Amino acid sequence: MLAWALAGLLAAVGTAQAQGGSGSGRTGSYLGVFAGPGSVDVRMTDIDGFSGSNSVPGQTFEYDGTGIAAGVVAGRYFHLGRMQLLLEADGAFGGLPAATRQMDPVGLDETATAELHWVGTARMGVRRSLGSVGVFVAGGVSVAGISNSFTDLDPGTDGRLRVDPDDSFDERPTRVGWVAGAGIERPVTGAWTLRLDGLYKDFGETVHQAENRLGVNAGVCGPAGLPSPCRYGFDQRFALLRLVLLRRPAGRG
Ligand SMILES: [Ca+2]
Ligand SMILES: [Ca+2]
Repeated sequence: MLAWALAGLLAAVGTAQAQGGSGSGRTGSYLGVFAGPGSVDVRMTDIDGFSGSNSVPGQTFEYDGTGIAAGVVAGRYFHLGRMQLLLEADGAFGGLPAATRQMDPVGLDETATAELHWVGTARMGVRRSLGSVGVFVAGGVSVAGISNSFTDLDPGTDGRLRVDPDDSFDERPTRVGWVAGAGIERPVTGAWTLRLDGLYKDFGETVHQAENRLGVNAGVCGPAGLPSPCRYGFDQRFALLRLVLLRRPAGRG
């Protein structure tokens, strides 16, 4: 929907084909908005072998989800010798993808989720002008707020399923990872540029542990067979294809 809104905004900007100013290179700062489809891919490792029906330590579970992400971007083009470079930062705060996986398809009592709440990047890239278009590759660091949860349901005394706090957790850490991407852009009027780019972000693996809050009902994890909090590794990657509308501030080159 936001992509359509962006397309509508572009249409409103006009169809004037201002070819001047694309030149052999660009300098100066810019601001912009973006929207586009994103996906999150999760590989969860059940380190202690709690989940599922076969309870194998080290078993991995893959799951993914998609969404429409939107956000803002600010950057600057500059030259270093004959090289065209760009320095850019962006942030997305809405519509980000979430993923859910039912770990035990028989009992339906164990569910893992991953959800991106916000994500930002700071990147540096190399740009090249090819006629009226510019292409670039860029990389840098990405920071994200990602929540990971594992929920185990157990029957209570009345037989109804309830969240077992010993075997469940819900954490929302801030993650730092790397980002790489490439794009193509083209001026649409004197001050406006339209860009299509793709970003890939990898936040590596983090290990979370069930809370074992009551200490009486924690899952039996590992070959020792003793009640202990179970550990889970989450390896998460995020891909985004975006339509970006950039504008150079008035009075800037
Ligand atoms: Ca259970
Ligand atoms: Ca339990």
